[in-house]
Amino acid sequence: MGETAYLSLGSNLGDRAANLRAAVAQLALAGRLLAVSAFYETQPVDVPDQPWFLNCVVAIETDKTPRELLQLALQVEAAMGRLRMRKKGARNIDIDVVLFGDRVVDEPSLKIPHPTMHQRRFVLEPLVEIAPEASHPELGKTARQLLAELTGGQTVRRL
Ligand code: PH2
Ligand code: MG
Ligand code: MG
Repeated sequence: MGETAYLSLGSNLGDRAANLRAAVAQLALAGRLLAVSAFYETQPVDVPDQPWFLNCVVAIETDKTPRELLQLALQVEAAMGRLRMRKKGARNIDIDVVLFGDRVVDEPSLKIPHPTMHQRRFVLEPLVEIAPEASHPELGKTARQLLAELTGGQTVRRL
């Protein structure tokens, strides 16, 4: 039996909901799809002058390694035609591995938990919806606790 990984998906170009659905369908190949959150309309963070995002979080039980799962995520992004984007700018699809069981991975091209997931309402709201007790292995807190500690800022609306 595999480990449970949580992935954050985002889209702010094109048919955003269709993009999220297409990515979820392809990611299901990584293992057993356990849950998909609702879609959330979210204010852009870090680079504010871009369209609002749709975000969701997916839980997958997988036998893959974190690196293999990252490879699949990058393949799905490429297959969906993601290219030429400025850093943190608009994109038709972005797939980030935010948690992978209780593993900590710190490599140049792969950091798990995702380094800023605990500060991002667009990650924590959908994560808490599907897995409130998912735990952050470095901070020693659940998703629910991390969301409760967030202060102000980003607007996130569940659709
Ligand atoms: N992704 C970013 C930067 N900013 N803002 C929102 N609301 N949603 C995102 O998915 C997002 C972002 C970099 O990957
Ligand atoms: Mg991202
Ligand atoms: Mg990314």
